Amino acid sequence: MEKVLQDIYDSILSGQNTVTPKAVQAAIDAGVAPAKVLNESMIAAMAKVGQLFEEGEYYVPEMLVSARAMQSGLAILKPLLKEAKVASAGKVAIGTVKGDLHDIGKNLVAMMLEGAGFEIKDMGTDVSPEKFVEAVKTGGVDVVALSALLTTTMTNMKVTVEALKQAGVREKVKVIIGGAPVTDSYALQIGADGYAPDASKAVSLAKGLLKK
Ligand code: B1M
Repeated sequence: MEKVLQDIYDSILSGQNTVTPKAVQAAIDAGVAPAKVLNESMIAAMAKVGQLFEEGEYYVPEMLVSARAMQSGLAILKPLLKEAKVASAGKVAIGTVKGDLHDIGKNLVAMMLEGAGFEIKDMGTDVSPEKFVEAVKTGGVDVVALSALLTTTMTNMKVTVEALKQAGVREKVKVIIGGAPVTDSYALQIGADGYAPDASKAVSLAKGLLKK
């Protein structure tokens, strides 16, 4: 790997969010194409972070600081990528369901998806089923990603899936769910397309569903 790209890769892997934007700028100044910077250093680094997390080498704090470093680098790259028209992996409307204010996990999932090339519409927390329906109707969304941390709010995932059905837009999107109290069998039970236990698996789940 070229040194300028290696510098970005290393800074994301070690979660240095003040170094990453400078390293990204240095690569751009050296004439490296934005898509190459994104794919060969930034996305590669986040894939490695996901791998280290799955192997038990990294924990949530390491994933969070790497995700923040990734975000700080993306801020430099975003306007340039728009110009270069890098193909998006798909558009994801993500939010924590109605009644639920936990957003750390949701933000991590959004960051990892963004790092993998997805366009993100972050709907925030306490998002009503109607808002998700509206996003699908108006936003060219490919995936609806629902997060819940409370046993009392995970039932709103089911309500959201039902609302998408009632609005006649369920077949237009894939619905993925996650969060501490959520399981694979719950996803099946409520008619979601899949469940991911963590942020890196959410990326492979979304990619896999859009390939089908
Ligand atoms: Co709350 N809280 N909390 N809380 N809180 C829990 C969830 C709880 C388990 C704590 C406990 O009692 N042991 C408990 C829930 C019990 C239950 O329902 N079974 C609980 C409770 C009870 C509450 C309140 C009701 C407390 C009260 O007010 N009496 C209240 C509810 C507020 C509300 O939402 N309406 C409340 C409030 C809060 C704070 C605001 C103080 C704060 C949230 C701050 C914030 O998010 N900005 C908070 C926190 C921090 C927690 C704990 C301690 C940590 C959650 C967290 O951020 N984890 C939590 C205890 C715990 O989880 N052990 C707890 C780190 C994060 C990276 O993990 O969110 O699981 P997580 O996300 C993971 C995966 O789950 C997955 O990927 C992420 C990364 O690997 N994932 C997805 C998540 N979303 C996904 C979506 C996907 C795929 C994967 O696809 C779409």
